[in-house]
Amino acid sequence: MRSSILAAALLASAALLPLSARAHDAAVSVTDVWARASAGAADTGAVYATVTDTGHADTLTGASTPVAAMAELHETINANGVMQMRAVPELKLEPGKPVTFAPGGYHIMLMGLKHPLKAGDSFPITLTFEHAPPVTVQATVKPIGAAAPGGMQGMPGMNHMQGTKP
Ligand SMILES: [Cu+2]
Repeated sequence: MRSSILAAALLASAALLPLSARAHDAAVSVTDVWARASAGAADTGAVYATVTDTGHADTLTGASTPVAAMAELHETINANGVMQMRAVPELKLEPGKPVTFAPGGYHIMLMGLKHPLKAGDSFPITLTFEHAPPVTVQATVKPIGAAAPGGMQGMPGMNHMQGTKP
């Protein structure tokens, strides 16, 4: 009798193992990915997205895209009324808590664009994480004046980089 209980316990623990398999521990979904059209000869751009950790706690560590020499995580901050951007080396992700990259906040800064980003185009961008495998998604290019879904303000800090042409 004792041994059958032990056997049952062993079976139960064995059955639990697949549930904690590594495959589901680290996973991140990246949705609503878009970029602003670049202006004139500007060789910078910004990509916005919603990043949701669907597994265990993870960290967004970087991004890359074939359309730019470099992609960096940036944050727009209001420093005494002046909108400024600063690089964010990494971004902690909490399970089930979507992080929104949107004008006026977090964005993926593209530097050294290899060609202008035109409204209607799309291009791949890859996000990398500490634990989850890299996620490659297509970013859709929207017109320069495009605001975040929900009508958030534009990104004053970037206007000087995008010029004033229509
Ligand atoms: Cu930036």
